[in-house]
Amino acid sequence: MIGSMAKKRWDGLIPYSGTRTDSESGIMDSKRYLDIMSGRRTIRDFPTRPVDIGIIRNCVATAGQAPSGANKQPWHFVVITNPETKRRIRRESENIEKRFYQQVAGKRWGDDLKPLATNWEKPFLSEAPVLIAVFLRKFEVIAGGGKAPTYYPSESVGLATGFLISALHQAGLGTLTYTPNPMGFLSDFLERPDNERPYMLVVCGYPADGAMVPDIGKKKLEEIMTLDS
Ligand code: IYR
Repeated sequence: MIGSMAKKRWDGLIPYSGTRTDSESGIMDSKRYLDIMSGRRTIRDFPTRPVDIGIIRNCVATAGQAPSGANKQPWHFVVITNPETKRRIRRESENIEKRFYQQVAGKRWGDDLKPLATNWEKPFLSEAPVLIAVFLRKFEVIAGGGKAPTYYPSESVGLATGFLISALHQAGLGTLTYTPNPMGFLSDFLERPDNERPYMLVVCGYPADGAMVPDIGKKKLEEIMTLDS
């Protein structure tokens, strides 16, 4: 009987407790969220003004709510505020970027970066009050030293990092997603275990008064979405 089928409860499942709203407030809420997120820009100019670590804790906790393959949550976030650690990361990143800019100069990638007005100098790495190093777990180490797999870790950590920068933006903080290439030095500097690899550095702090951003826009909805009817 369909009625009793519908009532069937599977072992281990619990009632969904997320917010439910009608479509009228859904339109307003989604537009408000669109307006908030449309204001997010990558910032490269941060004053040293400190950030309440309570804000960072809430934002990393928000990142931890992201969906992940088999709910393995294959991520770890190292929150860096120590000035010496930041200086070391800056020094190594600038060495890496000098090579990067020399190699790509004149090539397609170099041309694509011109509108962003970036160069090898990375002052924000020592000036911004907080760097969040995001690590991806390729596998989990289980008791006794065995390995347990994670699933779709790149997709999962990408989702979590998206949640993170969205949360930081809503808290009034500026962010910069930064990926020095190669990034392996972060594992050494931050003494991370072998089952993790660095995924991204999220630089964050209050946007400087007068902070400037590139004059670039986002694609229109019509360009990024196809509706089937
Ligand atoms: N990592 C370099 C270059 C760079 C690459 C991309 I793709 C960007 O979107 C921006 C910069 C740097 O940070 O300068």
